[in-house]
Amino acid sequence: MCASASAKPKTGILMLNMGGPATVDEVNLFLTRLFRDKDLIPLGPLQKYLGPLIAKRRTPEIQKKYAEIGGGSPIKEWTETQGKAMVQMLDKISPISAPHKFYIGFRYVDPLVEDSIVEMENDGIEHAIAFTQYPQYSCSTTGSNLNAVYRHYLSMCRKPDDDPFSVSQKLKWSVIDRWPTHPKLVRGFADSIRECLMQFPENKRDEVVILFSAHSLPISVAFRGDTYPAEVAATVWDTMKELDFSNHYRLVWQSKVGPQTWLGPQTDEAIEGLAKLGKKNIMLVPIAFVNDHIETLHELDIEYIDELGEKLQVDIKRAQTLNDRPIFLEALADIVKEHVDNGYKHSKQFTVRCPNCVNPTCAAMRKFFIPTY
Ligand code: GF9
Ligand code: FES
Repeated sequence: MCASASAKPKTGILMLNMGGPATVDEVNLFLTRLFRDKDLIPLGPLQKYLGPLIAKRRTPEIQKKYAEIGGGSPIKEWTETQGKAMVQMLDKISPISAPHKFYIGFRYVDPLVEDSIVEMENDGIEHAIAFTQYPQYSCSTTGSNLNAVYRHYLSMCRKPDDDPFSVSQKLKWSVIDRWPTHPKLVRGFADSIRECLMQFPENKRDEVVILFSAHSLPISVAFRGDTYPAEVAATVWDTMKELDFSNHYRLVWQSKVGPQTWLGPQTDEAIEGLAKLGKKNIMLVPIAFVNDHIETLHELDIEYIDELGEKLQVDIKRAQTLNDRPIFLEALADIVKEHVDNGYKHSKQFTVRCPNCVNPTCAAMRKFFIPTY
C-alpha cells in the first residue's frame, strides 16, 4: 500500500509552475524563455528574435534583485518539499491511486514540463495529473503551462495520422486547473494572517489594514475574460470570512511592468494612499503564489516594507508565504485525492475559453485535455 522507493509509481502528479532562476547566471535563460512565451506575452511574428533581445536588456537589473535575495529563486526547493509531503500523505489517504510520484513541470527553467513528461512516460505512469500550483487560473500562467504539455505532444507527432491525444495514450491525463477556495488553502492563509497580526502591538491589531497583494495583469488580459481576477477575489473573500472579517482589507495588485495599463490599485500606491488616510499599520499578504519568490522577497520585503515603509513611517509587516505550512501540505494531498475520487478530468470552468480569446492554442490545448471538446 505504501510506495517504497522501488515500487513502480501508478499515479504521476506534474506540479506546474513558471519556475525561477536558481542562480544569478540562470536569469538570462529564464527571461529569454519567458519573453519567448507567446501565450504570456504575444509579440507577433518577430517574437523569436524580440524575446531574447528584451530578455538581454532586462537581465542586469533582475540579476541584481536575485543577488539581493541570496542569489536565486527558492521555488524548486519549496516545490520539492511540497511534492514529497504530498505523495507521502497520498499513499496513505488514497491507496486506490498509490503509489504516487511527483514531478516538477516548470515553464521557463529546469525541470521543464517537456522533460518531466518524458520521465513520466519512462516510469510507466498510468494516470498523469497536471496539477497547477497556481490556486487561481490565468491563461497567462496555468494556461501557458497546459499549452506546454499540449505542444510537447504536438512535437511528438510523426506519422500523418498522429494527433497529440493519440500519441499521449501511454499516459492518461487529467487536470487540476484551479483550487482558489479549497478550505485548507483558505485556512493556511487565515492562520498565516493571524500569526502576523500577533506581531503588531496589541493596541494596534484592530486597526491593521490587510492588503492582499496579487500579481497584476494587463487590463487587456482582464478584458479578454481571464478568470484570474475573480478567482483571486474569491480566495480573499473566503479568507476574510474565515477570519470573521476581523480587519479592514483590500485586494491590491503588484509587479506591473511595461507601458500598458494593468489592474490596480497597485500595492505601493495603496500603501501610500492608506498612509495619507492615517492608516499606519499595514499587513501584506501574498495571495496568488504559494511559494516565496522574487515578488515577495524583493518587491514586498525590500522595496515596500524596508524602503517605502521607512520613508512613509508606516509599520508594514508581511504574512508568511504558505511554503511548507502543514495545513497547506495537507491541502495539496486533499486536492489530488478529491480529484481522483470524483473522477472529473478537469473543472467545468476549464471547458470554455475566454470570450475574447484570440490564441488558437487555447482551443487546441483543450481538445487535448477534454475528450468531448
Ligand atoms: C501573472 C500570477 C503571476 C504582456 C502584455 C504586453 C499577460 C503579462 C502577466 C503576469 C498572473 C498571475 C503572473 C503580458 C500579458 N501577462 N504578465 N500576464 N501574469 N504580460 O498576460 Cl500568480
Ligand atoms: Fe483565455 Fe485563450 S486567452 S482561453
